[in-house]
Amino acid sequence: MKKLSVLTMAAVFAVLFVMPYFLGVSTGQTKSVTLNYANFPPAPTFPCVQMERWKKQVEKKTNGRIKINTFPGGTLLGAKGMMDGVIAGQADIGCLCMAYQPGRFTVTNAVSLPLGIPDSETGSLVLLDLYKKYKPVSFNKVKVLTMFTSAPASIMCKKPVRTLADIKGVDLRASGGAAAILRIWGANQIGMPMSATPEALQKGVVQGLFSSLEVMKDLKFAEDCKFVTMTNTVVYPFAVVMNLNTWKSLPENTKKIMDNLAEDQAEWTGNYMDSHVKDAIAWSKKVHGVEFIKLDKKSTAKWNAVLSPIVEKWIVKADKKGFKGKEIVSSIKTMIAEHSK
Ligand code: DTR
Repeated sequence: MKKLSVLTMAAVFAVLFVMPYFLGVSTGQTKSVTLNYANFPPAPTFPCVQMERWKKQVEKKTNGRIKINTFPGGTLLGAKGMMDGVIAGQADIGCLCMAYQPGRFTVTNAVSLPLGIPDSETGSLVLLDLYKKYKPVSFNKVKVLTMFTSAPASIMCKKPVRTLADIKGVDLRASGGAAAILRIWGANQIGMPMSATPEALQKGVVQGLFSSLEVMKDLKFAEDCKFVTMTNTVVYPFAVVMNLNTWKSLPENTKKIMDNLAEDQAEWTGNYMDSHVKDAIAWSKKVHGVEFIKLDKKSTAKWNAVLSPIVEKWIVKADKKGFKGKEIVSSIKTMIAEHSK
């Protein structure tokens, strides 16, 4: 009798704990899950660096129950198809730059108005707060995992742009809110995602671009663009989103881990970006002799003064679409003040 019960207990133990191990199921009774994470630019750029950091954090915090396969460089989904690809389930997770679809993400793209966001850390926290406050319908079909912004944009160009007169008619690449700014300054603005820009620069389709300066190093733009005009004007917003069915299928403790990571990831990415811009500037000067043109106070005021109609126009447009344009702008201003303290 005693013998039998020992045998029975051993069998029960084997069924509950040993067999699941060999079937690849963890003893926490939760299956291990592999998720595919798509990104559009090349691996060394900051959207991909933050992707690898998020992957590591999630794998560590879930003790390996979640595994993330990352796909940089548009190998799974490209820049403009990212949101719809994730909604359709072509990838479980995707990182998108909202500026590439300006009409689709009205509320969150408002961080690309010239409102004086000083750096990427502030921009990233403001953007995440803005999303949480307004929960825009454009994200109804996905789960938002985090958001962040680039650092403020400056002009990288093959020729020197020292004054507003110098920029007139120059073919420069920018998207979204930054594109509107280039047009007002008189450049010939050309829209395309960052991933298409290296080829456009090499082929001479554009003379330069308007973006955050870390790409001088990460995409080697310092080889072509020997002049940078430090305008520090506008940030580009990004979102990391998950397919809703994937999200619903995840265990509650995993969802909690991912939710808790949202703000930390935004802040980490902002910090990484801000310090990496400094590195890229030093590297571009040292390795490629790039000239960084600083605008004095008087010139800065001149460059900024022409931008004021942009905010007014955006408010009118947003109101027409049914958003509270003025309130959104004033929320952003309050959030900037809070986060740049
Ligand atoms: N400034 C936006 C976004 C951006 C900034 N750095 C990178 C690197 C890779 C992809 C996008 C971005 C832009 O110019 O597209």
